[in-house]
Order: sequence, then C-alpha cells, then structure tokens
Amino acid sequence: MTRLDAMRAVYDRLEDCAVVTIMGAVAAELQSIGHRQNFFYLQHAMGLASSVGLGIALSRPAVPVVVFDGDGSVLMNLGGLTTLARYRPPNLLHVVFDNESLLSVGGFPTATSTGTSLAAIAAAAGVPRTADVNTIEAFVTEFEAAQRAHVLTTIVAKVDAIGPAAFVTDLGLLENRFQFQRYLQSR
Ligand SMILES: Cc1ncc(C[n+]2csc(CCOP(=O)(O)OP(=O)(O)O)c2C)c(N)n1
Repeated sequence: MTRLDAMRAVYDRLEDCAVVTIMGAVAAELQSIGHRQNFFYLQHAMGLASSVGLGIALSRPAVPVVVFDGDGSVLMNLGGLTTLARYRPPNLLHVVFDNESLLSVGGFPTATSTGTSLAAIAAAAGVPRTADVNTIEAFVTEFEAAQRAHVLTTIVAKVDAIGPAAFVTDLGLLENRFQFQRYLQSR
C-alpha cells in the first residue's frame, strides 16, 4: 500500500476533523490530494505532531482530531505515546505511516525495519485501541472503526517507502498556521 493511496481512501472522512501531519512527504502528499483549511502541516518539529494533536483534542473535545505521523517521528518522541495514553482523549485518532525509513531526508532505515512494532509500543504505553494494517481495505476498516469507537486509537499502517513526486507547495507556514487557527475558532 502507498501512503498516498491510504490518505486518498480516507480523505472524505477528514472533512469534519482537525488534521495535523508531520513535515515532509506526508504533508506534501496530503496537499497534493487537496489542501483544506482544517489541515495543519507541522513543519520542522519532528516527533511532535501527536503532541500538537493531543493539545487540540484535549482543549476542543467536540472536535475530532486526526494525526498523520511517521515511524521516524514517533521513534524520536516515544514519550509522546505515554502522554497520549495518560490523557487518552477519545476524539484523537493517531495514524502512523510506517515506511520503515526516514523517507523525507533520504530514506535511512529506522528500527521498524528490524522488527520494532510501534503498535505494540503504543499498546504497552497504554493507548486503549491499537491496530496494525498493511492493506488499503484494512486501513479504511480500522480508520472508520476508530472514528465510530470514539476511543483514543493508534493505527500503524505499513506503507511502501515511496514519497511524493515533488515537494511543492504555495502555502506558506504562517498562512497555514492562521488558516488553521481560524478553522478551530469557527468550530
Ligand atoms: C528534530 C529534527 N530532526 C531532524 C529533522 C529532519 N527531518 C525532517 S523529516 C525527517 C524524517 C521523518 O521520518 P518519518 O517520520 O519516518 O517520516 P517520512 O519522512 O518517512 O515520511 C527528518 C529526519 C527534523 N525536521 N527535526
């Protein structure tokens, strides 16, 4: 499964959600499907997308929050999983696209390429719902089930180590930040 196909498959289900992504390939691919005012691409702060999502989910409990994370990013902030589990906001859906590499900076392998299971780490940290998926069908099924369940969930989706054709955006960092802030204020 490619990450692009996975995000395309759930794109319509993001309409009413505040969406936070990591930087690089994930951000570029989601933008290539179509930017929306409710999408925030967290640039530079590697590992902290789930922490930003946690803050939004806790402060805006009526807003469903989706985080699109990466394996390298999660590994850089493993303590983030324990904090998610401690506060366990039911409105937070944490998706980790696991391509077993730091794709955006050249594709160096991460520990998931030698067997580390991020879903198992999330479960051991106390995240109440976790899932491992490696097909589009399973991803969509788990994504929809998590949205229905309304329980903090981490879905780890194994994806091919393929990035976007180009990292092109005409959306400035500050513009994205203020758009997203206005979106949250409107909810
Ligand atoms: C603190 C910090 N260290 C390093 C980087 C450089 N960097 C940007 S993206 C990236 C890789 C992210 O890997 P992953 O989360 O697996 O996502 P992928 O690129 O594979 O989609 C790195 C190392 C950064 N932005 N911040």
